[in-house]
Amino acid sequence: MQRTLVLLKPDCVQRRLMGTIIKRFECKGLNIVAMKMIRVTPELARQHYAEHVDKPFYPSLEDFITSAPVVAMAIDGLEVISVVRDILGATSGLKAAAGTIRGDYSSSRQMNLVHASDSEESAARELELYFDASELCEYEPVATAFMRASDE
Ligand code: FUP
Repeated sequence: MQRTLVLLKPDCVQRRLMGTIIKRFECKGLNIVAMKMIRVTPELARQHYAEHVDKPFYPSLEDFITSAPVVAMAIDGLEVISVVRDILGATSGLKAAAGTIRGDYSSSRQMNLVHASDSEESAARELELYFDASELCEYEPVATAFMRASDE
């Protein structure tokens, strides 16, 4: 079992796509164990995008991610880090395959609706940036028995 950090970005909130996108994670059988709306500060943006801070596109990226609220979620599931990245699709909406969230709803590299951690190390770092341990609400979904076999 893994946990990943997912952010519904400002374009997702402003375009009224939050429910549509949360539904995709629920329909997949993933388990949302924390969720909150926050405004990303420039300081948090610099921490989140630490690997990109010195790149030419960073100022524009910071302006965007701080421009409206985001919804942060912690999501649990088997192999959830790669499963969620596959549900999102390639970084640019112009390259993302049809059927993925970005492929279906984004035509932009920057305004690509959703962020998700790309490795176990990133997930651990990013979950700590957005959530205190007290905000994580683990529970056993009653539907698990009908989602996968007991040995999966
Ligand atoms: P991803 O892992 O898919 O979120 O993508 P990256 O870590 O490569 O990029 C982080 C964010 O920077 C992406 F949401 C898109 C944005 N970005 C730009 O705005 N311009 C670029 O040239 C590259 C990335």
